[in-house]
Amino acid sequence: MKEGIIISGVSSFYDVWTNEGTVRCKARGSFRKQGITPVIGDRVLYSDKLYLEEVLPRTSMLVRPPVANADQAILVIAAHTPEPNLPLLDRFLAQTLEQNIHPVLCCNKWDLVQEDDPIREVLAEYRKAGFTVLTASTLTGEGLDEVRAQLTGRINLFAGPSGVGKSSLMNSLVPGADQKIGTLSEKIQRGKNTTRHARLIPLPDGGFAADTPGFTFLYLGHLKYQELERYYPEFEGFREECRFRGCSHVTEPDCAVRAAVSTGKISRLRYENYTALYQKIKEDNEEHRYE
Ligand SMILES: Nc1nc2c(ncn2[C@@H]2O[C@H](COP(=O)(O)OP(=O)(O)OP(=O)(O)O)[C@@H](O)[C@H]2O)c(=O)[nH]1
Ligand SMILES: [Mg+2]
Ligand SMILES: [Zn+2]
Repeated sequence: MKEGIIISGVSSFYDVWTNEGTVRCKARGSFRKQGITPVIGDRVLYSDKLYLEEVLPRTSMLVRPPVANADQAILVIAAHTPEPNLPLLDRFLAQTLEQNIHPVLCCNKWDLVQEDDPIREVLAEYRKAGFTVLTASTLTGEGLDEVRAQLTGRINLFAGPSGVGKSSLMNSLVPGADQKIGTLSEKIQRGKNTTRHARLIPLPDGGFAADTPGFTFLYLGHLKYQELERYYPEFEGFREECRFRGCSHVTEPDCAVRAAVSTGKISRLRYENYTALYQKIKEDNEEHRYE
């Protein structure tokens, strides 16, 4: 038996990447009986006759798109066109932390940024919150080396709104990625996503990267509003000082997180997005309780 990583799959056939190259294997019917669906990112054992025999235990599992063992998400926004949607970015950040996937914020289209551009201050707030923040331009090549170095050795997902340049980044960073690039006008007019299927692309220095279509990475269905605050790293060091255990930092008196917001130690922007997201998830959770 040999070991490899699934990099793409169509019906019951899977391309399995190994040190010696890629082999196409067929999944045994027994997987279906056991309720196991092999997905990209899965570490698998396969036989000499090229049957998938076993899916090894997963360290993480994303539902939409289905990817196993992803360990880093490159959350892409554009400095402009489209303008960053920060509440959406904060949802992505919370979700990746909740899934035990390391988030990296990558601001693309840096060629469009002026000296006094407010985006600089916005990114500074995310750095202050503890996130890794990179800037890049696929047009000028600026910042691409840093992004490439960040990818090495990991299973990376590129995620973010349509039109920010995920596929362009993949093409600039990964030789042979060959992702289809959409034109922005096309997308704004028809709101259509260019990238359709997720597949893993092996990186030259080790690791893999997957492009994902548009918004689909967003899946917070199972996140509990009571747990949301865990995924705000900048609350660390304050949440312990709140008067109430289990403080939501939304309405309770003597809340150390809110105090830190009013003294500027925690970004007001991030905090306001937190309370909005908290309310939204709370409503969603309550709706589903009565279904
Ligand atoms: N100015 C500028 N434009 C860019 C840059 N990178 C990509 N673009 C343009 O942005 C548009 C969208 O790029 P894509 O790579 O298709 O975006 P995407 O995020 O993959 O979009 P979906 O697949 O729909 O989710 C294209 O017109 C690109 O040419 C950049 O660094 N600077
Ligand atoms: Mg794309
Ligand atoms: Zn609090």
